[in-house]
Amino acid sequence: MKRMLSGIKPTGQLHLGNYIGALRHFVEYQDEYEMFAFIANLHCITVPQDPKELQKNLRDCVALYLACGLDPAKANIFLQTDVRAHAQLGYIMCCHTYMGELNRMTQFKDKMAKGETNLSGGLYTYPSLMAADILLYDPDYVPVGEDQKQHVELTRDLAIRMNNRYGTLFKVPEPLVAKVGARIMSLSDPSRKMSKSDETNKGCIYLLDDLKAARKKVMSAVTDNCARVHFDPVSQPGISNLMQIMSSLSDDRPMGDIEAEFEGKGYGDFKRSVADCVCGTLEKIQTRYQEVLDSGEIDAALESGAARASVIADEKLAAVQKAIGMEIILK
Ligand code: ATP
Ligand code: LTN
Repeated sequence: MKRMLSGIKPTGQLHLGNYIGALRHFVEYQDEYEMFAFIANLHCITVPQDPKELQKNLRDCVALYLACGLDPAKANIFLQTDVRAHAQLGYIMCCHTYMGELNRMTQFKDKMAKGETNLSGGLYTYPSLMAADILLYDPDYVPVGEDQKQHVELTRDLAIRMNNRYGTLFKVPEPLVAKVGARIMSLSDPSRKMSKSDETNKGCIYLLDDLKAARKKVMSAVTDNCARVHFDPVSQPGISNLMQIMSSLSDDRPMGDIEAEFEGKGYGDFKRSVADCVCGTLEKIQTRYQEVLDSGEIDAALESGAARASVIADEKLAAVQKAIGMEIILK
């Protein structure tokens, strides 16, 4: 069975972009692949966090994994810090990453360009830790949204570099980026990605948003004055974004099909249908979320997921340390 691995940062609440770009694919693939889905809690402290809030977000994040359909009997769900090999291999990967490579990572470059100050060393070196997260498990594929593709490509370069230097240690993984929905845009500014750090809170639909609030966000989404539902992300970014949301939430319905249904109809009708799709999805997730939250399911899933992940990760870490010469052989 081929293997797949991915993670999500539990910074703030998960949103529709995370669901469409990543989480729904984890669920879709769990039958066909051996799936490792973890909560990247080491990654989220690369920017300051409030400890109480972080703790709540962590539990919510696991609850949402389960509520979205991940099944611990099929997928290994675990917390990054429950498998210590991540931090240990992370350091080793960091020592094999060039500063020039880290300087090219757009996420860090963007933050620097915005003039943000007091950025942490962890934020700068986080792609090396992400490479460790992946390479510990020799996955075939890494399902991610568009913004993470560059990090998976760096992971490939690092795997090849280490394999050349020390003999084959790692499988070289492929990023898996869906054709539709890999970059859901903000509803209030379709030139920007839907993101947890949306200050206005109007452009981002959170998975735990009140249904009325979610509907309102869709109904007030920024569109255009072309007066036609047509898929063209360049000249109609707002409408195309809503079409991507609709298509992703209705079994990847073809764009032509959506165009045909709304031919000659107004944006109001179209937005109402998108809102129905979004609210239908959120309602299902939220009902299951409430069930999961106070049950023992979260703890049980994390315990079994970490146990299975640790066996694989510890073995890989030991092989890497040995190959690098970091082991003392007792005489
Ligand atoms: P944010 O910018 O909202 O903080 P992020 O990408 O920095 O999100 P994560 O929450 O860890 O951080 O992302 C988890 C997964 O969701 C990744 O695979 C990422 O590519 C995907 N993702 C995030 N935002 C979107 C989006 N707007 N559209 C599609 N996929 C997304
Ligand atoms: N960097 C990712 C989260 C992440 C990840 C990973 C995704 C951390 N480690 C390994 C896939 C594989 C993010 O910020 N979205």
